[in-house]
Amino acid sequence: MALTAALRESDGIWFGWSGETGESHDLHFETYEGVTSATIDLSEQDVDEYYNGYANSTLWPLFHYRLDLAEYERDYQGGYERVNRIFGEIIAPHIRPDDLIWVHDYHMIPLGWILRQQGMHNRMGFFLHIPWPPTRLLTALPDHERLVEALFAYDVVGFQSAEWLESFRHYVTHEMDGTVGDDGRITVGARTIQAICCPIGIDAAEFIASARSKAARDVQMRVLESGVGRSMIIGVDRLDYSKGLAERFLGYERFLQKHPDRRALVYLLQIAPPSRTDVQSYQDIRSNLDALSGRINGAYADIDWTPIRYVNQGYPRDSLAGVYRAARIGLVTSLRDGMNLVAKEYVAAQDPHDPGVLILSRFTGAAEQLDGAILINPYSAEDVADAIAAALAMPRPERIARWRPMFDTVKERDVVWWRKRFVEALEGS
Ligand code: GDG
Repeated sequence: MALTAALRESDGIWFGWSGETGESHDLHFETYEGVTSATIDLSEQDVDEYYNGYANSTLWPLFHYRLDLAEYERDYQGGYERVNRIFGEIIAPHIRPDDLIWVHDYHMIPLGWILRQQGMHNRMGFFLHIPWPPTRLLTALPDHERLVEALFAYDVVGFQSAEWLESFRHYVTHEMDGTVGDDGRITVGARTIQAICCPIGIDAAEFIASARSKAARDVQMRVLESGVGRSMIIGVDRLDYSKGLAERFLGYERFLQKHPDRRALVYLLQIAPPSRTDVQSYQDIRSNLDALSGRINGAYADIDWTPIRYVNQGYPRDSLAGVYRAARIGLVTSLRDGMNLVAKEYVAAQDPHDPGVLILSRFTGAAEQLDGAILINPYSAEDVADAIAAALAMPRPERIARWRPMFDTVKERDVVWWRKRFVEALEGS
């Protein structure tokens, strides 16, 4: 979504895995609403070792500070490099000398390096959507040097927040003898790259419009009617351990324990579509949350009130916008999150005359930009519980005063701003 407009304007091609398995690596071209995508299938072994393996069982947990969940298998690393090489070899003949190449995320770190090996001199950029971990964690990855060196094939490397950029610089200066110049450029050996902080935004104009659409209003009414006057707390997340869903439920339970008189005034709606269901740690988080929501509902529910509505399915974007607008509190408790777009969507969807309150984990990239939120430490159930109590009691003038600057930021630093900032750096010399 973030790149559609850019690709349309520049007549670009989106290249990647089709999401399908198959034995041939033929490129499939497809044009939809003015954007051409070129995709290839991957074999089952590729998907196991590359996607479920190195990308989502090694890099994702490690980059989200979960050393305990990271799996180090040589087959995974081999699959990761093999698939990136396949990607590079297949896309190379379609790249013209003046094309800009923008590679996204941890699945494709070595792609630029592979394209350079094929003799490409194009400007190449890489954007990391997830956090960059502290050096002491990253060094637990076997062959971490090899992975980071591959980033030096790019001209520009972008991070979501100043904190992740700082961690990257720390690694480069402590592990690679790199130097950071006055202009922020980073030199290692013969290569100098530009590493920038470039926080991603949402398509704010589109989201604000969809929050006002008929579909959104219908959903908003449906939610408000079913809540019979109770304040709703909303959580929307892929079912992922980085999102702190268990901590959210426990913090909410603590609120119910501490404030029995306020129990019947609220409920939590948690929308959590499953993701990466072939990975064991994702199956584990799902059964943990099933048990936890069941236990809390069993302990606190009344004949006419269920404390947690826990929904394991996805909804159309305009419905989500209506749900956000109906919620008195947006609750984001990620334990680590590159940015967190849900926080921005919640802000964009609010009624300017009666906005809700955003409770936001300090461990998200978004926390650097959205300081009108109540910032919390999601590891502390007390902290979450106190924030819920404060948000419910917050008078309207304070809610407006906190929301307004956040709304301005979400609108100004939107996805177009993000894309332009990155592409300008990429075009520069
Ligand atoms: C990665 C990084 C970074 C969720 N449920 C439904 C649905 N969603 C949409 C949300 C939001 C998106 O998915 C989730 O974005 P997040 O930013 O919250 O999280 P990740 O998926 O982990 O994304 C993250 C992001 O990349 C961008 O750089 O912010 O830190 O981890 O847009 O609305 N959308 C629909 N139905 C759902 O049920 N339509």
